[in-house]
Amino acid sequence: MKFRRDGYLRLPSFLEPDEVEALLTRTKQLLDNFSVEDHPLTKFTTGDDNHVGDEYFLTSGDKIRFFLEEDAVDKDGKLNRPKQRAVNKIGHGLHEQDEVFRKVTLENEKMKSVVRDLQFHHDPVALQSMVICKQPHIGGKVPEHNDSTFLYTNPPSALGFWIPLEKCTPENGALSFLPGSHLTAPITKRFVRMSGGGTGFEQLIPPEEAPKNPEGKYILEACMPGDLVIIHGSVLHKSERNTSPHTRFAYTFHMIESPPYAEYDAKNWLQPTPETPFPHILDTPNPTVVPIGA
Ligand SMILES: O=C(O)CCC(=O)C(=O)O
Repeated sequence: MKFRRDGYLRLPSFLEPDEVEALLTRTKQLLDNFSVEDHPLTKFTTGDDNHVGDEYFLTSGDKIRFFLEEDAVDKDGKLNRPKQRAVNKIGHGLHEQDEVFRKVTLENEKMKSVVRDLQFHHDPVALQSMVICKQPHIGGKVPEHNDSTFLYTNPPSALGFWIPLEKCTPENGALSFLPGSHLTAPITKRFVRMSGGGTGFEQLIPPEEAPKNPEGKYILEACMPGDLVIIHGSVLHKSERNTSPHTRFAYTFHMIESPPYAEYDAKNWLQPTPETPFPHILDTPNPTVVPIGA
């Protein structure tokens, strides 16, 4: 099956047009209601040196918070464009906190069916969700990475669900993938809470010992609104800067396996709270799981 071979799979027209419209409308409402005045002007990138490990980010797992495009904030901390065009992403508790996002994530029979059919997790939980805005002209590139670096379990079990809310093209920063890299590229580092505060990367394999990236060619996945792209936690993927005059809004959330099948790591930047444990996706655990590569 393509997902097992390539490490990702696009399911065209997974959401109905009215479901996509509801998510897009809600995203625009959230942006309209976002209060810039109360915002700590936290910037977010996935570059190695630029994670802003402040409280606003670290405590966003069960909230709806706004992270700004780097190029939307002047040196004096003022936005240089309307707030609706300055937000890089909204996260990380949309799937729990917002009923429109909850409906497609946790209360969606079609989603549960896909999860069962994949036979990837026994008893998956959703741990984070985001709308990635990729704003016109300034929407930052997302460098090559795999998601298990950021969402670590033992054994690794992250799985991404990525749903474009708008057409994704080479010009507005569509995703691209290195097919098969989930089978050969090890997780070499982890994004963790640092003991002194903030976040950083912890090396799992010394850089000089890490194998080179697998050979191969990145494949760009142009997508239509409502497609679902399933992303294995170890597959290398990236997206380029949005150089077009159009937004590229996408909704994404991640699942991991739950105990006793996998252990969530206390060093991960995102930690559940007693009030908001990670919600289970399936009503009853999947009886059959087929390991990737088997
Ligand atoms: O939406 C994007 O451009 C990047 C998304 C991504 O890499 C991810 O969700 O892991």
